[in-house]
Amino acid sequence: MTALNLTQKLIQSHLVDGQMIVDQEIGLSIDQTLAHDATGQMAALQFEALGFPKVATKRSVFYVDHNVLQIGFENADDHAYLASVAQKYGAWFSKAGNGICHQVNLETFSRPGDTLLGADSHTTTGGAVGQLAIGAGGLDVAVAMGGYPFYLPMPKIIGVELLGSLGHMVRAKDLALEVLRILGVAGGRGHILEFYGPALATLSVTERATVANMSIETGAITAVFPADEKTLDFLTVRGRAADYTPLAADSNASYDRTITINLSDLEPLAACPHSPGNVKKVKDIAGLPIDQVAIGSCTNSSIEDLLRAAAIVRGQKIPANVSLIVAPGSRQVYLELAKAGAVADFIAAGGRLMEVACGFCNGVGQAPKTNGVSLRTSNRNFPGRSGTPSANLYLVSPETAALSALRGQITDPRELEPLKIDLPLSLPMDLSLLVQPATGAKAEEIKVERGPNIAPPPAFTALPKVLEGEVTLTLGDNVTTDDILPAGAHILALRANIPAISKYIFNNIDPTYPERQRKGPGFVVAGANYGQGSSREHAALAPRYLGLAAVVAISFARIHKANLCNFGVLPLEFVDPAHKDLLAFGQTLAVDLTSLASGSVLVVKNLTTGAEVPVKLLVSARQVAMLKAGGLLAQMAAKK
Ligand code: MIC
Ligand code: SF4
Repeated sequence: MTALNLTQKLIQSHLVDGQMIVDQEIGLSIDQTLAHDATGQMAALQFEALGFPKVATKRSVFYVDHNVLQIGFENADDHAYLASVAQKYGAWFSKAGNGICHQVNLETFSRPGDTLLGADSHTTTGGAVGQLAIGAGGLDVAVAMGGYPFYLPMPKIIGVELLGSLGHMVRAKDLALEVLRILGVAGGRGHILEFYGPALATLSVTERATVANMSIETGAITAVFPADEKTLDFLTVRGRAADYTPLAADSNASYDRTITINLSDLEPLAACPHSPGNVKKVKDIAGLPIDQVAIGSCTNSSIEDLLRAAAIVRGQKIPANVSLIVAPGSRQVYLELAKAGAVADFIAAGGRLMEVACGFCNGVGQAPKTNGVSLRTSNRNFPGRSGTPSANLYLVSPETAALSALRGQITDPRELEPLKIDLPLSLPMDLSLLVQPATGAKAEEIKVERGPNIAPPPAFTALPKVLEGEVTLTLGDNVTTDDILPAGAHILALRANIPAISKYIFNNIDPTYPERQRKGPGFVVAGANYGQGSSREHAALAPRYLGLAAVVAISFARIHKANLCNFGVLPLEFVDPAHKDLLAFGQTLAVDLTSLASGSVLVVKNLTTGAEVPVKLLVSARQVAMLKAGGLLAQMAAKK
């Protein structure tokens, strides 16, 4: 028998379609799903539109964690809608106050060997316990909830060998940033990162979760860690030892590529503005004055992270010109901090304790001042992400963040003495903020609550034989989904309402885009890695609603490309990247689509200049059929 690495084993045990041949499309059965109050509304609306009678996975959960400000009726309407849909159709519902989906899911439902599909890019966090945990658009999650497979191209696997052990005040965040320093924000595209090696024996599940969380920032599909003694410890402390299965690669397994990182060589690192891939040593940027420090987010909001940060600020005061924000990742974390006196430590130091939620991480509150410098323990520092377009965000470990908060400037935490913290030995699960699905007649009786903010998903028509339209926007490399559809409380409140949210497409880049795009079919021309970052399908769905017909780019990020196909927007890739300059703003383009097929080379005719530009359609036959029909919903509706 061929030796398999762990990723291959996880794929093989869930393979329901295709073969494990790199780049060929495979279909995986999905054990668990998650979605939240930024993506879940649209996932649930599409689940309903697809006519599924019940959730068919082993477990599906809707979390309330992104939109908890409730400054108007919209957030609360969305929560009520999600609660009622979950009850009726057989999903769990995690109430506001229970915590960030990835943190809670890891604590409560993670199971080595399971597949987890989440309508959130950081679903990768679940790889920390040996799950195959992948982020996708809401429609893909809705389909998986209905019991259908999830499709993706068979990835290549990068083996990341870890040696040594983390030194004084060097933390898992620094390892996550080192991986980003090596791979950049696109180096992981098409790959899964599999971690192995002797250093794993020194890394807790919490630390592994930080690394798995940020693996998506390299463009990778996800990260996978083995399930071992550390996994058993994590589950046992939570009374969940029964969920443990040991999992590892075969001893002579191979990888498509390997990277070796010696943890003993690492130093405290920071991702500097405006990309998680812009990694520098903390000591090289030390001394930079800061305005804000924000500790939390699904990357670094565990009990361990926050107890360590509290131990650093204990008995000291932050300077008057610094705002220290602390947002625990889950109710369990918050409770343990309170019991340990850490909440008091933060308050006494001058910190501001936030709700257990995503909060500052994606601009739902705590936006920095104009040109402000904010040090954060989160995972993305894209321009505008904090809610302040001119802010400069640095991503660091909780230790670097806490000490810098005290000093009012970026500070290398290695000048601290070693910290002594006591981690709780037992963390019994309290499921009281998790509402279980209703069953039988009770479920039938439940009426789905639809407030005025809940609008049905728009319907789209099939592709024409010849697509003609204008270039409505031209862009550079690494355009993020935050660029396409900004985060922030105001816009996030409209996630269940496509007509309303479509007015904000490309808002920080060119606010006139929606108006222009509405006039007829449009083309966006972009550089490499278009659509990196979040899984938000609204970044494909809302532009399509406005009339976007095709994106011609040098390359695409995986989740966004799948989302474009799901909504019938053609993702076309330049055969020669140098041709990008042949398609300019305002020019009229035409593409003959009569012989559309997987891998076909099409010709984009520039009707303004006469240039002819060859482009590839690098999608599967399944996606071609969906594109032709006008998207997955239209395709499924036509089949009925
Ligand atoms: C993010 O971190 O960007 C988000 C907000 O969690 C998104 C989800 C969304 O925007 O809908 C993600 O990572 O997928
Ligand atoms: Fe929430 Fe931020 Fe994590 Fe996204 S990255 S799930 S916004 S905490």
